[in-house]
Amino acid sequence: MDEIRIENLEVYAYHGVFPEENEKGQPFFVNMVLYADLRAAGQTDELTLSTHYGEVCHLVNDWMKGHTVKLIETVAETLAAEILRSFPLVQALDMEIRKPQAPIGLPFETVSVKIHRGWHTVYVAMGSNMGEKDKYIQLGLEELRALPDTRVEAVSDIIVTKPYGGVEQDDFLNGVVRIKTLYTPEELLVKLHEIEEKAERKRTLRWGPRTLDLDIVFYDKLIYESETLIIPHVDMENRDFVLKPMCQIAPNLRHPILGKTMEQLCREVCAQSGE
Ligand code: PH2
Ligand code: MG
Ligand code: MG
Repeated sequence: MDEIRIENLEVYAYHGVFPEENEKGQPFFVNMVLYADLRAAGQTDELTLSTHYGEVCHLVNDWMKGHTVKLIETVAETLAAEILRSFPLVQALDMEIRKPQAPIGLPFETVSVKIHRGWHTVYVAMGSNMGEKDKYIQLGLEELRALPDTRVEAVSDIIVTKPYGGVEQDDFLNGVVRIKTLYTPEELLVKLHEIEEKAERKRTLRWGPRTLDLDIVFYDKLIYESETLIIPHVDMENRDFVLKPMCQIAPNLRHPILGKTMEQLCREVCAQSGE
């Protein structure tokens, strides 16, 4: 990925844990690397196809002078999100905040924090098989669209599917959504659970009937497991109700562990079920 680099932008501001820092202030230095595709701008000499580094610098300067927080971590985190929200061609960035006159009482050159943040592409599977299923799916979509720092990019058709997994229950409505988000996987999981709760979901029987189920299928090419979350979704390759809608919006997307495309996986599952 191409880079726009801004080095040692100096801003006099009042961030710090100690009251003297908030009162007197001190110089901060900001280093940024903005990751974006610069080829079209370079070929056409058109600024609107790139990101105006002057505007980025002014955003940083205005925010840092207009707020007072304790931690340079907060400065970096807030500025990273503000830049990613405001400049749509920036796909990711490095943000370093240096504070060379921090009141440490020992000789040192500088202290700094540096973070990397960016937009992530996530596929979320939706399912409902209780009550007004269509209403719950629509509610899920609306709530995904309303999430801060998240954009819904593509929605598959919503299809009727037979229950999978051995529990005797009503047919499902299923579909998948592609979003871009700034949330981490665990943060996104919390948000999805909150949306499920808004749909009056009760977690009783595992794999049992539900008003709304929102599952993370893929998060970039990430392979991840924790106590609460496994990515890619553990059983997606056996589920035609995920694979069919995935084929519609991302037929050539490759499973990061199995190495097969959605179309290949879909064909294999449909062959097994005799479709
Ligand atoms: N979800 C399950 C279990 N079985 N079957 C269908 N057809 N659709 C689902 O969304 C579904 C299921 C657990 O999440
Ligand atoms: Mg599920
Ligand atoms: Mg679930």
